Amino acid sequence: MEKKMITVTSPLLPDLGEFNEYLQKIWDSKWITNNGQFHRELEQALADYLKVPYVSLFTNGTLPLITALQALHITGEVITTPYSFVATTHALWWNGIKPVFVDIDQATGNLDPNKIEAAITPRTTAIMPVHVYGKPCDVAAIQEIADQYGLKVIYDAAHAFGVEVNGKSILEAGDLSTLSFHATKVYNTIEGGAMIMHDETTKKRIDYLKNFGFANETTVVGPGINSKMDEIRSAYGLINLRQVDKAIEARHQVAVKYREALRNVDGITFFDDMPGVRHNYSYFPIFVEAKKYGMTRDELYFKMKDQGVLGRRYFYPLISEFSTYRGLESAAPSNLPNAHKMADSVICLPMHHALREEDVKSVINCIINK
Ligand code: T4K
Repeated sequence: MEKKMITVTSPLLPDLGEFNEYLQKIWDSKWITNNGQFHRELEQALADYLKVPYVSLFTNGTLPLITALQALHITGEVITTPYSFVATTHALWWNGIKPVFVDIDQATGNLDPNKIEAAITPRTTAIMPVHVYGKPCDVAAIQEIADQYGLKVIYDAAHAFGVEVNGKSILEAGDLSTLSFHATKVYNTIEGGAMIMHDETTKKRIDYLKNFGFANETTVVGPGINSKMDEIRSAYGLINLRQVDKAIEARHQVAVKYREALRNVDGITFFDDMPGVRHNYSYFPIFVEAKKYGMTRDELYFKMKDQGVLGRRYFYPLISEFSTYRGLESAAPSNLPNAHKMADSVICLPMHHALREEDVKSVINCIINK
């Protein structure tokens, strides 16, 4: 019999019966994309759920990043983190912008605001931080620097669905924020994403840009792209939104169990919840200190794999280590010591709503029994 694998994540799926009812409606209406009824409904439902004024749906989480940079006319250099999924920096590259990597804060994994100023040059136009693993960046400190130097701030909030600080959505920070609704995320629409903005004019402009720049049948207001979400995935998203709170609570319970079991394991550390933050438990990274633990990160990673526990080394290698970027001055490892340390020690443990008690135990045993 094939061994059952415990994967790093598993998608939250809508009830098939309910989804079929929506599909029937779509089939009846014959309206399958281009700002249909379910697309409009999902934008409103997400704005309500996320406590933000405006949401524009996208076909994935990469295109809103690319479009945000276009919309704000960002050029020259942008300060960003090397500790993320490669899409963050690729979005800059696709806009002909030079990424400037700044090191992360060891305590959060996020861009260290204390190191941003030293990386600003006359060509810097924006900062693009990431709320990595859904942990909120120090948005106040980042905004202060941005205001002082007249820079825009675009948050890659791909991991930060539903994250709040003192009851306020983290997605309100900066000029624009973007989300990913990929299958592997807390909330998914199979593939999908969104941009969050503060005002109606920007929402209108973004809606034009994601539809080739069309303002009406005969007017193209700018060089837009096609990144619209269709009706089928919008319907899927409407159903999934109703069960996302339950899924986040199930993830929370897994985090509680991991923390209880691993807190006193020598050489293993992890993040605790931050005060005043509503976390979404999108990932559960642990950090392996080889000398203390008695095994390197990779030894543990492959041992887990052998035992059917498929953790992932998000985010190793660092973006700054990929061939496209490693020639940049800011990609030098000496500039990014904390990011390297984190990338070389991380394993994201399986974390999703459908993990069973016995799965969690298997993961824990794998780490405890060396
Ligand atoms: N910014 C940030 C900070 C991001 O993390 C991402 C995406 C983006 C931007 C871009 O957003 P998108 O354009 O992708 O919407 C995954 C995802 O593809 C990617 O969305 C995500 N970040 C990244 C962190 O992880 P992989 O290559 O690790 O996924 P994969 O296919 O190996 O799947 C991981 C595990 O999930 C599988 O072992 C099993 C499970 N799985 C996966 C899929 C696709 C399922 O059970 N069912 C599935 O359908 O990249």
